[in-house]
Amino acid sequence: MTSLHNRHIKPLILAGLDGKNWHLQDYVARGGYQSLKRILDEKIPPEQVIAELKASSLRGRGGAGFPTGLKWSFMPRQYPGQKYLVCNTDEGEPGTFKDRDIIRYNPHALIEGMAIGAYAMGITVGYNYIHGEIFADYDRFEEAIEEARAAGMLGDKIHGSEFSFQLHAFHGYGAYICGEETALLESLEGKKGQPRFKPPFPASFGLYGKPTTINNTETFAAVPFVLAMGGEKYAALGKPNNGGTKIFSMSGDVAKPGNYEVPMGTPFATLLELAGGMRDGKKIKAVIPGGSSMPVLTGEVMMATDMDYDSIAKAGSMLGSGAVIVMDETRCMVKSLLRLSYFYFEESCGQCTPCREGTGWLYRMVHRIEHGQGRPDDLDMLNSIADNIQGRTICALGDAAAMPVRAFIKNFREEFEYHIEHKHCLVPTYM
Ligand code: L3W
Ligand code: SF4
Repeated sequence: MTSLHNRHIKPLILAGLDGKNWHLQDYVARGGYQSLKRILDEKIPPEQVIAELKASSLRGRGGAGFPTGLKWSFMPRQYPGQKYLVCNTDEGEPGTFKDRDIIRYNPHALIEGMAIGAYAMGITVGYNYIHGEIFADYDRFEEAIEEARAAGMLGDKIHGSEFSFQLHAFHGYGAYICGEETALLESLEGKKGQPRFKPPFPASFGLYGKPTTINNTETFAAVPFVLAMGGEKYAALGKPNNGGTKIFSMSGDVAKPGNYEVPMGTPFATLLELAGGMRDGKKIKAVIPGGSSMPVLTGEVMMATDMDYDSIAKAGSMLGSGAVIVMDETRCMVKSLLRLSYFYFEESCGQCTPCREGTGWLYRMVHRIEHGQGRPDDLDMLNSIADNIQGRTICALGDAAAMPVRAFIKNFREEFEYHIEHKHCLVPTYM
């Protein structure tokens, strides 16, 4: 296993937080709001801020890894009407629990990042859409907004400049699909949270049909650090094309589950070591490296892989939102897939037929395999249903339901076949 001392593992967003030092004065004592103040004091041109973001190779931390600087450059500078900035804190992906920790422990990093984004894109109004099942952290974020307003870091004429930015918290409705960016915008408009067709992308047709930039919580929270250290230095913390640090939500059969912020490109073995290794000394069997929507990989493959967008893609999965679900040798892969399939079946918004019907088929078929009623051709049928969902739906939830099915069968086929043939589990212990 790689030694922890071989690499710099100093976190940025989650550095030195204890649950009490989240207030504005604590953030300022840590150097907070310096990036925003410097931009305003020195009247740094917005184009230069975006250039720093591009140089940092910061990529979207919500799942798709889209380059942040490029996304910000889509926003038209001269636009006659209102433009909006939106933060996606609608964290609902199974295994993901990093964004709520950001608003709980370091809400001002997010506020400062959003204010810098608003300045760079010439936006005066922003919303943070917070998952409807998060209550205490929502209240904390509201408090942090009030603190920032009182200190002149939000509102009219920020820090005595000509720049004004009104930021509001919005409590969502708790549906997973509201985390899809266009469903989120619909929900923010007060409508049923159902995804829109893309294109047009929110950059041109967003909230109330106006140009809108929407980024994940962690993406915005990284922005003050990019500006503080400079884009190139931030990029150098990680790997080429995979700049900076990333928060990984470690869950499952690890000794110390939790959020760990490490440089992009940290070996998975190091991350596992940080999380205390495997619980009870058991053997690693499988890992979902980027949230439940992403293909599962074998433990063996993961132990030889680094945690960055490109390395995980090369290994056959996606970094997603950085939710790492670790499964040990006692986990039944059929039962694990059953849980995931039920989730997507339950959370499908029902707009498109392949997803609405297909997620139900997937769930029912995995259910019958798990319960000893599987048929010999079920695995081919599952793959065929997944094929007919993937790439044929309005939003990525269809893909998210299909990809795990294909990967579980591909990487753990013998367990599925054993279940079908023997009508019970191959592994000795059940979940
Ligand atoms: C303007 C273009 N904008 C792309 C923008 C687009 C979006 C971003 C990425 O899925 C993934 C999904 C989940 N002009 C543009 C453009 N954009 N081309 O860039 O877009 P896209 O379509 O690649 O991805 P997406 O639809 O945003 C996100 C996966 O994330 N996921 C879910 C995570 C859940 C959470 C959570 O609970 N917090 O994050 C997890 O892994 O399956 O693959 O902004 O508008 N030409
Ligand atoms: Fe709704 Fe599923 Fe279609 Fe997405 S893919 S719009 S969740 S039915």
